[in-house]
Amino acid sequence: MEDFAMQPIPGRPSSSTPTVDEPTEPQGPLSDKPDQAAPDVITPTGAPTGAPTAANGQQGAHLTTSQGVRLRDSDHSLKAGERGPSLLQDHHLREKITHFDHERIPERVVHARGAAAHGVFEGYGTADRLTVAGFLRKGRQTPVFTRFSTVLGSRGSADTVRDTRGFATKFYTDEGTFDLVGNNIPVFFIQDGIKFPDVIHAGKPHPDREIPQAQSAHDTFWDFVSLHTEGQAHTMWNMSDRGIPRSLRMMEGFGVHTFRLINAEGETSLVKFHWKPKLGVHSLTWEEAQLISGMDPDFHRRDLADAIEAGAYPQWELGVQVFPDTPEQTFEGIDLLDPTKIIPEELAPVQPIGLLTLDRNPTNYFAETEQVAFHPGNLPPGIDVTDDALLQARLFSYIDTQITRLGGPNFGQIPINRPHAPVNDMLRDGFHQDAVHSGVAPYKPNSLDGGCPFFAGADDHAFIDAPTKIAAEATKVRAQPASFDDHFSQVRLFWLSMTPVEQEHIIRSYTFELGKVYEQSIKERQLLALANIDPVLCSEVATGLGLPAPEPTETLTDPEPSPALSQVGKEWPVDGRIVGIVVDDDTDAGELDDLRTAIDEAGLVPLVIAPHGGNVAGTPAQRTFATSRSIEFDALLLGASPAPAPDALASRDGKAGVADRDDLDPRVVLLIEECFRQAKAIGAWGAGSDALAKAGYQAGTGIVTADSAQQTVESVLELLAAHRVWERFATSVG
Ligand code: HDE
Repeated sequence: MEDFAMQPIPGRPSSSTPTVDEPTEPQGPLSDKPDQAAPDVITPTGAPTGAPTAANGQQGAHLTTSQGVRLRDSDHSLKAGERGPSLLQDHHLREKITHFDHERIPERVVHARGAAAHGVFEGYGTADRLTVAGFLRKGRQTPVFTRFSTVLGSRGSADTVRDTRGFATKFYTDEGTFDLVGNNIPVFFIQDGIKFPDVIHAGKPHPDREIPQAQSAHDTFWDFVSLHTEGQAHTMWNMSDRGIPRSLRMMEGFGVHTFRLINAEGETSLVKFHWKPKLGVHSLTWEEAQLISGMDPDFHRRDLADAIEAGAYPQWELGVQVFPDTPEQTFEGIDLLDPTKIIPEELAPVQPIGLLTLDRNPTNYFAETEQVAFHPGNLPPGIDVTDDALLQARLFSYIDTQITRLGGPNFGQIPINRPHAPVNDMLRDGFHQDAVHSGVAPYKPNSLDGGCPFFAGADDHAFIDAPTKIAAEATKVRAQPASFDDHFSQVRLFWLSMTPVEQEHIIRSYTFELGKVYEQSIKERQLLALANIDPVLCSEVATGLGLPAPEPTETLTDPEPSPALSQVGKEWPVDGRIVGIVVDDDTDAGELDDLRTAIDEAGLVPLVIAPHGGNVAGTPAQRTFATSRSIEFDALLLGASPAPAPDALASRDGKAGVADRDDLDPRVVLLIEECFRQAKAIGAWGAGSDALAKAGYQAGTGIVTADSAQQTVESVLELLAAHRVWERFATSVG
């Protein structure tokens, strides 16, 4: 089509018609983004549909209506005169407003708040003896899309609330889509999916006032888990540091349920899936998490996108714990169908089977992250479900909710949900049908469409249901195995596997959460549950609540701790960690430059914090004292000792003087204090050492001072490998 030249409009009165801006010169269409090139729409016969295959939102340089008619004005409605009423015939106005009115779709009933990324999964070939799944073959690369989420909060809630995180990955394999829809916690609240609406109703805001948002610290949640004590295992994980991850890149992921693998000989084994982050498992402190909820509610989402944009691609190894598929479906006495139980890694090691790398941010949040639809029943040949009653209910729920959320049964045709394997189904019509199916016989067998489509056998990569045995004399019952009644031994195992500092955090979380509960009877019932887990835990929390510690009603077991559950005492790569650097105009420009280079070369991100914006010590300030807070970085370096701004406090009346501190900008004092309290590594050189002293700190555990910036950064990088200066936290246990 030729470009329209601006022509005078015949009969247009020159004075009374509002002027419109002349069109800007077309700059050429936006370039295609790789994720907009969705796989082709496939017809039942495999013939091309003739429809455009790319899912581009924008084509060409000109603004058009949804029908492709070019527009010359989108700012003025069509009116009867400049001051007159708008005309019903203004199709563009109505189309624009109507579409806007329908921009929102229902958010997910759970896991509404999420962030996602594209990536690639590479198989190691180590699972070949266990499964025929082709994407696990050595070197096989499969495109993936991973969405992380919180569970309870609504779509606009804060990222760093205490909650479980969803970890859902869509593998677009050439044998059909595989969705591994897991969490960052390996156990679940309930053992049977029929209770899911109940536990979620209890966790969501109270129905009368719709508060609190995205919190478990309220009566209905604790009412539920103290009555349904099977929820105590998951609750303990939530109360531990796992409930407040430092970054989505630093979380483990778990398939939770036991799955069944089938190999080429038709032999089956039971497995639990694990995602192991290359950066290790790290958490925020509760104070940080709360501060971040106010200062940067998008903290996790931003961190993931920034890291990918900077080329620090997060990676996880996929691993499996493998168990023999015996009729009992237990391992070392632990029921593999009970999703409130783990198998400690010391009993069944996690064996790596592939590598996930997230390397591309979504182009459009709504189109991809919001519209992606996972389903635990999306399984390729070689992977099958088990009879876990929680998993069985999930197999029903996901499609059902997506029909409402995505407006009909054809959401599988939305670009982010389209399989990359050819689709040739007999599903037809329905809302938002995008495929143009040819042929007349969407049924089988048929004699009209040449019999097509055809069935495949195992050799043609068909999905074969594992021929598992069901107990021959099973009676229809609403019941569960007796082993499911053990609600406490594994919670105790988790508690005993924590280091004292982690136990202290757990005590404080329970004390905080139960402190927010109004009903005395709920607190007492939860304390009884804690008494059945551990007497120290129970008495510490009871003291915090000002209540007596009850006696246990169960016999305490003596499980072997699982050190793999602890996050403390290991060393990890520090890639992508953020180092805040306080400077001012007196800081040596050359030294600062070398320091930034050293941090950058070590794979970390320097964040220069200065008294004012613009250039400071030859470097652009990324933050000012007004915009910075300790939650943004993992370690603090001080290269300056800035005095308070002249108007920092007009009057000091009423303030007991801390003479030296008053000579330092109070916002820098706050940065140092917070970093110290959060057990972050602190380093200082030159004038920065004076700042430390003025703030009342000296070199010691996790605080280093040196003559040069270079020496300081080296020591701080070493400290960062442990994530925090753990010794700095006070503990009342252990
Ligand atoms: Fe989900 N879950 N779930 N869930 N779940 C949903 O599906 C459900 C469970 C998980 O990023 C919903 O499309 C039931 C366990 C993740 O889009 C819904 C039960 C695990 C996500 C649903 C469970 C999960 C969901 C809401 C008990 C960890 C977000 C929107 C039987 C293994 C996926 C949607 C995303 C989402 C139902 C329990 C993980 C309502 C009935 C256990 C990561 O269908």
